[in-house]
Amino acid sequence: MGFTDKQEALVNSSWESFKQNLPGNSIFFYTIILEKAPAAKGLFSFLKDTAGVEDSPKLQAHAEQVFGLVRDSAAQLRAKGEVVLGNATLGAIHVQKGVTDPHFVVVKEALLQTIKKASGSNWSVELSTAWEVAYDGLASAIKKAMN
Ligand code: HEM
Ligand code: ISQ
Repeated sequence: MGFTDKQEALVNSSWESFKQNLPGNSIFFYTIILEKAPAAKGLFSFLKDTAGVEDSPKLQAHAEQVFGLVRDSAAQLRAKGEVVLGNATLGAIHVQKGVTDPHFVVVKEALLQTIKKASGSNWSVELSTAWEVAYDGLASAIKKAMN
């Protein structure tokens, strides 16, 4: 079955919850990534010289971009059944930064945990699966562009 209207609506409503506490949710997101992949800290220009995960406009902007692109992918999957990268440079940037396949799993797990925290009592397995499917579609498109 394709991506449904309901799945898109679930992603959109939890995206609003995510943005309601962008600073807190962004820090939570990075903290989980670095717990699972400590070495990834050195990949991010705005983290590599700080002691822990420190709040900054750049950190928030990057997290918002990632979640926003997943939301965008949900809309694309519902409308046309595939994800086309709007930004053709995303593949090259991730290759240049040294991002590998296992990193994509780490980011996915962190994203799903962050959505769970942000959506509170509105969270459901169905909601989580909608984010997962949208993320997987986007991750495949980026990985394809990395080859
Ligand atoms: C940069 C999105 C996966 C690490 C970026 C940028 C975007 C982005 C939009 C900014 C590009 C620019 O500056 O023009 C995404 C999305 C992902 C994903 C949507 C998954 C679906 C990953 C993974 C890693 C990663 C798995 C590895 C942990 C980075 C790094 C940068 C970057 C290190 C450069 C940040 C800097 O400016 O220092 N990504 N990314 N990304 N991404 Fe990702
Ligand atoms: C991946 N790419 C760009 C920015 C990011 C921010 C947080 C976690 C993963 C990311």
